[in-house]
Amino acid sequence: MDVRNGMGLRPLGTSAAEFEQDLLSNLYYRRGTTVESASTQDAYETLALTVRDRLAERRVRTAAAHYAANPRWVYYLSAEYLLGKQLEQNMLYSGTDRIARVAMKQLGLDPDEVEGLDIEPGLGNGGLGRLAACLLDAMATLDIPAVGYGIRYDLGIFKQAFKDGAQVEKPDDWTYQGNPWEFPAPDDQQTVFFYGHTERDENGRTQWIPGEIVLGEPSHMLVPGHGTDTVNIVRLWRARGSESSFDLSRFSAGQYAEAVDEAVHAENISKVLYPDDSTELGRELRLKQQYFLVSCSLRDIIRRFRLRNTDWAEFPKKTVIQLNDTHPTLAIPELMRLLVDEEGLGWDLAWALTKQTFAYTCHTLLPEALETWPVHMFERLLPRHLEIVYEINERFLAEVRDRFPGDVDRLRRMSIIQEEPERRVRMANLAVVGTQAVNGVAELHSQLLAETTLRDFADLWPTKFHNVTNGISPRRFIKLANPTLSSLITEGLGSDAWINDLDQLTGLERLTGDAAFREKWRAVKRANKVRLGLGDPDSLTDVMIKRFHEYKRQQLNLLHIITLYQRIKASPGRAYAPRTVLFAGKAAPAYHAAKHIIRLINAVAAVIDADPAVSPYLKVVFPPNYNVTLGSLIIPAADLSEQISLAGKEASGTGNMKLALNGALTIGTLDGANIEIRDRVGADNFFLFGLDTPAALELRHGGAYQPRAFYEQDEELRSALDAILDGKFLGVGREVAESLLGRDEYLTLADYRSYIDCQEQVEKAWADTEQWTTSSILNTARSGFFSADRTVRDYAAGIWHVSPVQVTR
Ligand code: GFP
Repeated sequence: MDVRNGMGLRPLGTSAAEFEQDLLSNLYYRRGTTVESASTQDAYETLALTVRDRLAERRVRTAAAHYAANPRWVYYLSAEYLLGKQLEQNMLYSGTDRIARVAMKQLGLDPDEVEGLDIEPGLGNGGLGRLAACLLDAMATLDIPAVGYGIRYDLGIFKQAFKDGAQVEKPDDWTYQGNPWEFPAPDDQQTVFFYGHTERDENGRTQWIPGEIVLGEPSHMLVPGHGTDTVNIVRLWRARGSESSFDLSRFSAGQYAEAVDEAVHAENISKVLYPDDSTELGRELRLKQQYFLVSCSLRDIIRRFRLRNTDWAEFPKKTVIQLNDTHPTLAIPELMRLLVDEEGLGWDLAWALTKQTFAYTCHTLLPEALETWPVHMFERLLPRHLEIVYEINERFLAEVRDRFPGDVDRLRRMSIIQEEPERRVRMANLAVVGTQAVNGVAELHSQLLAETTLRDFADLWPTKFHNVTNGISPRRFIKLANPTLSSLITEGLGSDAWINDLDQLTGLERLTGDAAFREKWRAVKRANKVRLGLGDPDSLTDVMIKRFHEYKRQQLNLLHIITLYQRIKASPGRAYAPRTVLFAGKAAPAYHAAKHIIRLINAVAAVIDADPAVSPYLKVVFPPNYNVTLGSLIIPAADLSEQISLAGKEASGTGNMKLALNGALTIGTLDGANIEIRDRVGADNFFLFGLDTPAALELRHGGAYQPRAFYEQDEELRSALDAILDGKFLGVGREVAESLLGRDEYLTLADYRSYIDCQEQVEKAWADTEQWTTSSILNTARSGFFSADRTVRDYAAGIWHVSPVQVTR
């Protein structure tokens, strides 16, 4: 049996009867139980294994094809992955969704109940983590050899609940019942060093003598492509104490806590996503996580390289490592360390190889979001890396000095080390210096990066800067999330080829003239609202789903709600178009301003609910614990998509794409990918308001911005803010109003009037049902560009220079 060629595998059946047979054998032999005594959890795990086996078989063939081709690989390094539930995705991708359900019924199981036990791994925070998952999906679908690397956090992003309207955080023990989707590989374990000091050996090579050693144990999950046999993997690392970290003598002496102290300390590294960084220890833990991810992953990448290659000069030809934001930037000095200290390469060659290997994606424009680490902490934790960073910096600054002689200010700005007020390592500068390509995630973002945030670097290396507009997985965000709309589209287009070729959706444009099709389109949207079960399905469903952040401006939406409320109270006799405003999203646990906004939204919702004069027309709902699963229920039900960040602040947005693809019309500013969405769906099918980036910059930086002036001049705005200040909403939210009247960092009050007027346009447009439906169809029809497949093709052609490898039977 030649396993290497993927031969000798028993082909797994494609009929319901064969699936049923496999379910039974998995129940007996792998779950170790019987039909009579099986619990629903047993049934779920068995189902997952049976589905997984179909993909594992493809995985074996994929590995064989990749092994034979020895291609250039994409290694995607990301601190976050928001993968979403695995079961329904894997059933779809393995073509078992139908037969699995038949087989379960045959065995007397309720498929919905069994499938309901699948758990979403919450290994991410927001757009960045979901983007990583969408790109993995698209890479597999496009047959690009790729591995995603990340951390297997024991606890995912916290579970959000509300207590008296305020956010409370609960731990998310996502693997409490096990996780049938992962393959642990303890034999691929890596050793990670921390602390200690450096020494020179007799050959002049530097050695790092560590002060702490931790083990990284990997497990991988399968990342299947859709409509292809390729199955890639995402490999996640979990920290473990070494064998010697358990102190048997202490244990024997009854010192149980002390006996496991060291092991617990090690395991804390992969305990939680983004540990609280309000203490020095918490900050150090975050830096430790970053190095842990990087160290384990690079060793694994090198191990894989060595399976097929011997010559280091080949390394960048076979390897491209994409850094998803700055969190994995330590990979740059780490690769230098491995090449110079461990492999004995000269600095110049090692640096050339390193630079050619890496590429960096930036996801922000907020200067405060660009990570920096105190030099003293960096030095204590990673003494050798600091030496390497200094050396990189010295050589880099010499280059800058040559190009811009005498420009001391520029040197200060570009240095990887910030000197004032405290010495810190600037990770974004390191990421730009150590990579061959840097990209932003939407056109405006990439332009602003080169003109503002990273301007000095773009002056120095203009060709290094690229744009790759984000995209979303059409499989996850329409096919799986919105099965009824998907069926209607397939019916309208005559085939389902659009799922892997989203530009085909333009074929829907001609159907806008078909009244029966429009009717069906509306019926789907209505049914999706009924499925969601929040609010009146005939009301305008106005949706804002994203992380809570002041720049995203949930508070602006809230001011509109209060204004509507006050208008209805003031003129109760008028006919108002019923509207359901839906918020979902989490605030970072230590971000108090965002938490005040959450609390105020819940208070306003309660006051409106309790007011019979208003509640027939206006309802505010805020389901807790936004995640991929909840998003997938909300997105198909949305009529209106709120994308109302201050222009120049949102790098891209991807929720905006998901909502447009599902036929929601956007109300938005000229920010991030909104601009590209509007360009494509057409200005008539998009509600635009607010300051543009230059106007916002001028207002902010001119120093002349006075939010109070807007408050004084605008009666409705004043009355909305006064109502908050007067405690009309259960006495909460004064902090929100005070912050808006004080600094109003994100120019909410300046955009208020334009937003309110625009919402009136929305109401008028909503009254014309047929025209609204046409716009909705056009939003879907023209969103093909936002497929993550296009994004991955852009990366592959412009940055990675990789080609697909076909997996054959
Ligand atoms: C971040 C940015 C977004 C961008 C995503 C993916 O997401 O504008 O779309 O990364 O590139 F802010 P959040 O963490 O804000 O969700």
